[in-house]
Amino acid sequence: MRHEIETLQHTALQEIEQADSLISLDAIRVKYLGKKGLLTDILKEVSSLSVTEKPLVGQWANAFKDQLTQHIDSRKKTLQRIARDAQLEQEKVDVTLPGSHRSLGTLHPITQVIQTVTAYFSRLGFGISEGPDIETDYYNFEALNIPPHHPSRDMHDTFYLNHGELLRTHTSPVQIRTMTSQAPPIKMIVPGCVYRCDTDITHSPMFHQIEGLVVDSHVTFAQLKGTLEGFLTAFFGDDRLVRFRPSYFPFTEPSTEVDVMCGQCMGKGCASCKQTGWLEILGAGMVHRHVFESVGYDPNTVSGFAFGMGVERLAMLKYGISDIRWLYENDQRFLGGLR
Ligand code: FA5
Repeated sequence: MRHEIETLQHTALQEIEQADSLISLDAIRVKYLGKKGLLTDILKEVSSLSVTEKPLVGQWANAFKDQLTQHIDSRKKTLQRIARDAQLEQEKVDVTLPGSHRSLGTLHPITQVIQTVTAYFSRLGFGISEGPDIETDYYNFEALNIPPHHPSRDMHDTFYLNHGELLRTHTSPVQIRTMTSQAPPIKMIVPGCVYRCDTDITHSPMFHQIEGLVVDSHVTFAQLKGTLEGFLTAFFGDDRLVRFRPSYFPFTEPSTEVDVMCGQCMGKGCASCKQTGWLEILGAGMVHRHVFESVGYDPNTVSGFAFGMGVERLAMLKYGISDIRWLYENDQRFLGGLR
């Protein structure tokens, strides 16, 4: 019996040592210690032995059982450690590697300019209004003192739609919409899209303007000039020269256009400023009395100034963009660099 137990012991310990997975180790446990296991059979036989043999064989068999259980437990721990190490090896992370970076993106330069301009004028107490992109001839032209066949209509290169409607060529119609719906005083700016059949490196068929309108009882040209100079200095900095040129708009009198020194050539003359050294950014003037009359205001008691600036031109000058079309290409290499 002793020999039988020792042989079994030897084989069992060898099998445990060679078990290479938790599954095969469990199979060995069942083989020896299970209900119908080889050692369980021996233990059952002990009861049928003589009184003298019983304690001795029982002792051997129990010692074997303890040894077998210990070896299985220890091998189990070893196999678990090997499995964990293999898993860790697979999931190994090199903490010294640079992290993967996901760019957050930026606001489009046109949006940035609109936000900067509206924030500036909001601080001066201007309200923000909007108007429709599809306009009628009346709001876009007639009420602004531009009757049919007026030569200044030619400058607008209008996209006409069906039923006498058109895509607004400037944000000035919102002046009329606001003045017909409320009494003075008015102090507002109007950012929005406008459309003209016009394209080259400084002109786009769809572009943005920001209109400004101030109406009260004693508004002066000096206030218009001071307001625009204050804004342009805040926007471009002191070192960028600005000039006011006399001009003509049917809805303002007197009228002016404002140019800012070209940022590409710093006034020397280049392709983007058409060799002039300047880029026109806005039109402005004192609201024409005919406009006040068309909205039902008394031109003898109210006065006002208005301006309309090109957002793309502001962006081009601020960021040194030589071709307006870059703003609509959606090229990340270009847009990502403008901050
Ligand atoms: C006007 O549109 C007037 N409504 C401005 C105004 C408002 C004058 C209130 C007086 C009182 P003008 O056509 O010049 O004016 O356009 C204003 C600005 O829009 C220009 O100075 C220029 O900066 C910009 N602009 C004009 N056409 C284009 C274009 N095709 N692409 C990009 N910017 C343009």
